[in-house]
Amino acid sequence: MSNLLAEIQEAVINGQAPKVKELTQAGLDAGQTPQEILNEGLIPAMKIVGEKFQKGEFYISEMMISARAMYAGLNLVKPLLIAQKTESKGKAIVGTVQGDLHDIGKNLVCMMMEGGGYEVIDLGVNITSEQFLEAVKEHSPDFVMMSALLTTTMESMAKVIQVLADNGLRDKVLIGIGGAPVTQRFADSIGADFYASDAGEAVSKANSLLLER
Ligand code: B1M
Repeated sequence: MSNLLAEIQEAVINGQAPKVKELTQAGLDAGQTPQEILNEGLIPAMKIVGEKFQKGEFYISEMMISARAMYAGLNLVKPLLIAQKTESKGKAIVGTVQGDLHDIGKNLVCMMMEGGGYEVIDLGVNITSEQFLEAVKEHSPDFVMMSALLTTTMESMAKVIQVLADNGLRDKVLIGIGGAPVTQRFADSIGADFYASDAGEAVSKANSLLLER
């Protein structure tokens, strides 16, 4: 890993938003790709922040400050990821499930899907099954993508699938799920169509499922 990526990680962990912005810009100017900055700088830093929180070394306020610092970098790479977009391949609604306020991963999924050529409707965070249902009725998407970061909110994903089934809409959409505690096994157990471990995989799995359809 380059020194610059290590410095980006450190600045995110220390919650230094202006420094993250400056280093991200310097990285881009020096020819680092947006993907490298994301996958080797910004994202691993948040993993370390989580570990520090778990060990009691960080409080919630520090996690929030780090998240804000991460956004300082993310906002710079976002237009570059989306610029790779071509014509619309399909439509996806994306949201973080009820009870869950984590939005960094969900926002990355939105960005990468947009960059991958999809029209994206970002529902936001803390989205109830009824709100997912209404969005499916309103937008008739190809995909419903759900994010959960808490073990306690993963079950909300099952509830969304159930509500869509109860309303005769389950088979009209392809359902993808993800988030740190989510696994392929969990996806299988709730009858989701796919699981993606990161935002890039969400796009590649969406692409292959559309081809199979
Ligand atoms: Co929270 N938090 N947090 N937090 N937080 C975690 C998730 C935790 C693992 C930290 C820890 O203890 N190690 C832990 C959960 C434990 C558990 O349930 N097993 C935790 C906790 C406990 C909490 C609170 C309950 C703390 C409290 O209040 N006591 C609280 C809950 C609030 C709520 O949601 N109701 C809370 C609050 C917060 C902050 C607000 C302070 C902040 C969120 C800020 C924000 O999102 N705007 C925060 C943060 C920053 C984290 C950590 C440190 C980082 C999360 C993150 O953004 N990661 C996190 C630790 C960790 O995850 N290791 C932690 C970076 C992001 C890029 O990764 O979201 O996994 P991720 O997304 C990935 C993939 O998972 C995938 O793509 C992305 C990458 O490309 N992906 C998908 C995600 N969604 C997808 C959907 C798809 C496909 C792929 O659909 C197809």
